[in-house]
Amino acid sequence: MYKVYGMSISGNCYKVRLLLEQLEEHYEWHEINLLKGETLTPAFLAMNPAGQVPILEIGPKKYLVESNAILCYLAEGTPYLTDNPYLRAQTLSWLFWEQYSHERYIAVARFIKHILPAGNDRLAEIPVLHEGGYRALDIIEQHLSKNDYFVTNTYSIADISLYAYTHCAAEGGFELGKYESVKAWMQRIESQPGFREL
Ligand SMILES: N[C@@H](CCC(=O)N[C@@H](CS)C(=O)NCC(=O)O)C(=O)O
Repeated sequence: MYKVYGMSISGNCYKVRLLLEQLEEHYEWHEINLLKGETLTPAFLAMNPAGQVPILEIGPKKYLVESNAILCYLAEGTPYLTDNPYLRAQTLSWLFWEQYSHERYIAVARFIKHILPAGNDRLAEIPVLHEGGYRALDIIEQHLSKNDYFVTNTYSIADISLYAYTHCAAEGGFELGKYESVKAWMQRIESQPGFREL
């Protein structure tokens, strides 16, 4: 059985949990609190030297890290990841983009505003994070105004990855009101079989 080392409030960890639920896989969840330093212990760093969750244990001492790589592994051979090389590469494009141009702004703004203590020093970063985050939201709004989902108009791990932090962007101070296509897409995701909330 799979073991997931994750923090329940983390969107990166939620991606893995949502796909496992939708695949109806059995898994054990090991709660890790990074705010208490639990990602920095020697035992944790032996699993992931980067000191980050999520980690998927796929066999004794056999670990996978990076949320989107874990999604690819779990989705292999399922409808959540196409085997068409061109469409698969498009899926990877969105997964890489999510980490470099979306999560990097929206997840970090949410972490600072919603998870760190009120009045923390990092609030000064919010204007820059909002600028980048709104740029990312504009890009997905444009794509979703012409497509129901990110790749081939079929629900896939690209949608799971991008949903994880888009749906809770308000917790990072983002106003989603004008993003009509994004809101309709989120509703489509929330009505998928096996959907579970963060
Ligand atoms: N690129 C990684 C990012 C993972 C990540 O940032 N995890 C956060 C929680 S959401 C974490 O463990 N942070 C602790 C740290 O960076 O020290 C992924 O997609 O899995």
